[in-house]
Amino acid sequence: MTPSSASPVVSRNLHGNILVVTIDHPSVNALSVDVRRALAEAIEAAEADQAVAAVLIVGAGRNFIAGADIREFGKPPLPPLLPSVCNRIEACSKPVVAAIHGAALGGGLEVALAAHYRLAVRGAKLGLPEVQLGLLPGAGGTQRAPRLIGAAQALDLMLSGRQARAEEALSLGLVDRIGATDDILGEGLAYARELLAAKAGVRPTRAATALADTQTARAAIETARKETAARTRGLFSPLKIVDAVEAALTLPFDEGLALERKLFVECLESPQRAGLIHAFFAEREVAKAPETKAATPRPIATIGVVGGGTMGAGIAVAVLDAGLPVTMIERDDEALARGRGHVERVYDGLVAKGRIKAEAKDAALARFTGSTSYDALAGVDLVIEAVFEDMSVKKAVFTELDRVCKRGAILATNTSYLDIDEIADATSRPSDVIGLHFFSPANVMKLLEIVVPGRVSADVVATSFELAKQLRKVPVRAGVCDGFIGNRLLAVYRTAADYLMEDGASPYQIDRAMREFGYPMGPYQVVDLAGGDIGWAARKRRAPTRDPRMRYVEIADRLCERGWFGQKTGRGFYLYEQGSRSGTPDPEVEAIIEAERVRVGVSPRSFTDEEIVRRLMCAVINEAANVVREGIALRPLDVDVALIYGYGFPRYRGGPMKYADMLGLPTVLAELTRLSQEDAFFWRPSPLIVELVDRGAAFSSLNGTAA
Ligand code: T1G
Ligand code: NAD
Repeated sequence: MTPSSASPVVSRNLHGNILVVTIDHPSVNALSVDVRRALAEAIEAAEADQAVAAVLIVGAGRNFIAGADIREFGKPPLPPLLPSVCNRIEACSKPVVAAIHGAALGGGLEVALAAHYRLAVRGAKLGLPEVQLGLLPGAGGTQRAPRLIGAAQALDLMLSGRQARAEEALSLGLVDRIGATDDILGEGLAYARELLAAKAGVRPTRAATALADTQTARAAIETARKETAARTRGLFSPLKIVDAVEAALTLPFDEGLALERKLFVECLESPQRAGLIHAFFAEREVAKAPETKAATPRPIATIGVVGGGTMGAGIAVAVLDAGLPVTMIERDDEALARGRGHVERVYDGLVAKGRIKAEAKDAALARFTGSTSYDALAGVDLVIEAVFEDMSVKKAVFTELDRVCKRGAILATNTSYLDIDEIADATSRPSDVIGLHFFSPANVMKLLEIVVPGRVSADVVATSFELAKQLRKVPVRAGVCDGFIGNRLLAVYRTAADYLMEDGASPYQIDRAMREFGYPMGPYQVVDLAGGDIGWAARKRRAPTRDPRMRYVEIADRLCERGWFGQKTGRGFYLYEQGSRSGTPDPEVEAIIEAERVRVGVSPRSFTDEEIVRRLMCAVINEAANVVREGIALRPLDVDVALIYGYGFPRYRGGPMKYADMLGLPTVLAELTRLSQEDAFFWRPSPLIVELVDRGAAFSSLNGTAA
């Protein structure tokens, strides 16, 4: 091996007559401007060097190339741009082989597609996930992939953003060969030598013929266009992807490439790109809480769950899905059987849908133990309590856990609203008590609020973040207050919606406006799904301490008084035909609303959808600013991630704080000031927003390096 020359991020070494170009840009070999420049130079060097007969491109570390450097988006693009680097690779007069291990995603796969031959080793992940960033493959992927694997397969990869493993990539034709070992350099060199020995020569992908059957390709494109138009509620880039792939069928390669570039730039300029890229980095930053840097997690190998109801059973499934044993405690055998039954039903459903095999279900249930005796928890490393949302019940449970659990065990509560410091008081070990707030269904919802009470030790917090990783949850650190981050903002969101409803908007218009804004459901559909009784109990609990200056709308109480709790009772704000989960507007509810308006003396007025969205978003943004100011959330990005992963906030808007920055805080403050003339108490602007506007700063200025 003869080192020929090197840049800090790309090295070139001659192995016999094969020039090995290694990309070494930790931690994922992103295609930053330095990497692009050095890659282009490496091809020029290979061309000029008589000793070089072929080029082998490999990645150092755990990945081949994870794509363009996402941090460069939104900044002025620096040459060479990736499309021209890929064209240069493809135009090389000597065979270029890409040897793929780990991730070959986005621009990374496009580099491999520009090469003449591709080898992958087991465990490799190939994909074009640009749609998840509000983009499309912008370095030839929309033109080369369809020519190589066909329109349908290429569209599937680009519109889903999913990753194909090495075996599937081979069957798709994305790669030519799977290496026998995971020695990526060895496998790559052997393949390149074999190609040279076979005088294989260059093989530009632009000449591949998987689009030859134009009829099939056209049909695939039309199908994708219809399905995409129906499915992608509000998303900008998916239909651009279809347009670009259509160009691969209808235009010569270079014209198709030019159209791809035009469409790519349109996506780049869309606010959705900014929102989705913010979400990409934010969901990685939230896992870096101060305690995770300061303390070492305790080992968690066994877990107990107290309460086998809606949440306890879901949490048990999440633990079993992570491969850990779980011991469920219930009050009595009947309740325990109900809890176990709930867990079994989840797995039966997965088997029935073919998502898991029956053996996997049996293996999971083999790790499930149930008991009505707390002594069964004596040896577990962590307990998650999910019993009734009642302080005295919870305190009794924690007193029992304090008696039976070993020293060093972590005692966690799944309470939605209650004061965790007060719960910790019921034990002799408050430093081991923490809040782990899951969301229903707990085995599905990704968000886990890690609620940090005053006396918990740092290693307990660090352990909770580690557990989130084991359970494949997105952790958000939250301080103790009524509703922590998510439910506190949900309460304000609901209150603002109730004010609109009493002032003249119908709950059905409000729901439609929020669905148009990008939420999967409007606030009243969510109430009916979760159960109106839960909110009713919370309102009753808060009533004694409600600030008298706070306007209170009683419409929802009127429905609950009638037992109309939503889907679980067949009617709530909507009517639900037998067992249906989609409701229809209920004229009786509108009559109750009208009666309440008369009772409180409100003369109703109409609201536009745009004004409904503006008010609800201003309410959430304003309270979120208070949550950050009080330190309940570490940074604005923590609020964004919590609402995206736990409350259906449209990801492409980046979360409420990112959305506020895109609106401009002066605009938000002006709207709050205008609304505060209507209700000075509810709409009083957060001092944080006033302060940021004063100094011309945005919420992102509080996100640290992850702005
Ligand atoms: N650019 C910049 N930074 C990146 C990055 C990227 N493409 N990918 C990851 N990082 C950072 C990440 O923020 C984290 O930083 C660290 O690397 C480790 O990541 C022209 C337009 C590759 C599967 O969408 O899916 O190419 O927190 O924690 O779990 O057509 O990262 O340590 O400071 O996620 O092992 C398309 C994105 C780009 C792939 C590894 N590519 N990355 O997962 O580590 S657009 C993607 C991933 C594009 C072209 C277009 C994953 C991974 P920090 P990590 P991981
Ligand atoms: P649930 O009523 O469905 O289940 C509670 C279970 O706790 C019941 O099965 C009951 O038998 C059991 N239980 C009560 N006292 C017990 C005791 N002393 N020992 C053992 N088991 C006992 O309630 P849920 O909806 O699962 O809520 C549980 C907790 O999770 C509450 O604190 C709630 O606020 C919180 N939470 C609920 C949701 C949700 O959407 N339902 C979401 C997040 C958090």
